Amino acid sequence: MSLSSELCKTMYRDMWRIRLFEEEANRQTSLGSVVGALHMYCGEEAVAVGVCSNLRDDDYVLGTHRSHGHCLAKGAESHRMMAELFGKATGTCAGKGGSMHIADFSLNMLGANGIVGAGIAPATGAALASKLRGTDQVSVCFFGDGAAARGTFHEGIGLGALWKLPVVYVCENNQYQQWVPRMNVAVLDSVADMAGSYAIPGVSVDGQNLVEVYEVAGEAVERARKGGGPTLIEARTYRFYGHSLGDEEQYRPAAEVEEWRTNRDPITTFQSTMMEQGWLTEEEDTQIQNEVKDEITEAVRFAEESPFPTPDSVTTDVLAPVQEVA
Ligand SMILES: Cc1ncc(C[n+]2csc(CCOP(=O)(O)OP(=O)(O)O)c2C)c(N)n1
Ligand SMILES: [Mg+2]
Repeated sequence: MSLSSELCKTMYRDMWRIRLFEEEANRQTSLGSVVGALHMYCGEEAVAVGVCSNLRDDDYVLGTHRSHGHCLAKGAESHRMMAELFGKATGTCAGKGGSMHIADFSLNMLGANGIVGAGIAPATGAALASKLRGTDQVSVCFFGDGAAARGTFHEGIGLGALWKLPVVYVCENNQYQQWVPRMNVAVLDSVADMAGSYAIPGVSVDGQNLVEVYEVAGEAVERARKGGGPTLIEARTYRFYGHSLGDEEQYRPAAEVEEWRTNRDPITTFQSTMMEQGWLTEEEDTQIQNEVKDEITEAVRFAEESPFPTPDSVTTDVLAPVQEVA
């Protein structure tokens, strides 16, 4: 394995940042502090972190309705994200995006999206813009297995492949589409197999294995950056919570959930790997987890103390400024 222990520690910390941020956001939703619905990413952390750790600051990311992890992994500050969930003016979208439309344009994280599959076309468009401008920026689009059944998937990948655009399509196959098991509605078991229709590489990875995701994504990002065109990655993963808060989860067996939580947790799996390799001591582990806990406590304090947007700002930050055409 070619990873440095420093990078591994950073990625390990980032997975904890996502886990603890979300568990706290979940709690805050129950308390009534978070405005709107909340879709938990817990269990899927290795996908966002493994992919985004290969990206530069100026690369683009588009997400899903389940995108806290994508935003944090792209470098967003947890206190501004928590403020966004609280609908506060100090949030990454000035309090007007919330959980499902969270974005941070300063990091080229172009947004979560409440419409399933709606990030695929803009990610392809951002890649086209990079190509036309002659930059070597790469776009990454995260989407669910449900989104892979939508027209936008085929339209986006079709154009990305035809024009050899610098884009990496990352399907987070968590095996459920809201309350529907994927195999009730899908013909192919692997989403990666659909890449053949567009003559691009398709790779299926264990989404619970951070190192595997990091390495496969690294090859795909490099291919895109060097002009080799798109890759479709399927990361096989699982969400540890229901589809959104209040989901009674009558469609998946409790034993299955328990099995993934106990034996397929990407954080504890990577923790064991690091300890076996001698990259992480118990003291360092405790320190990392305590620092992340403090970070999230501070994020909540910041969100609570921040002001709501004022009524006179209702039309700002919503639409792009109108530009006069000569
Ligand atoms: C176009 C569209 N159809 C339906 C919905 C309702 N909906 C929200 S999330 C979801 C399931 C999406 O499944 P998947 O893409 O696998 O993502 P996951 O929730 O598993 O991360 C559905 C059907 C929607 N938001 N947009
Ligand atoms: Mg799914």
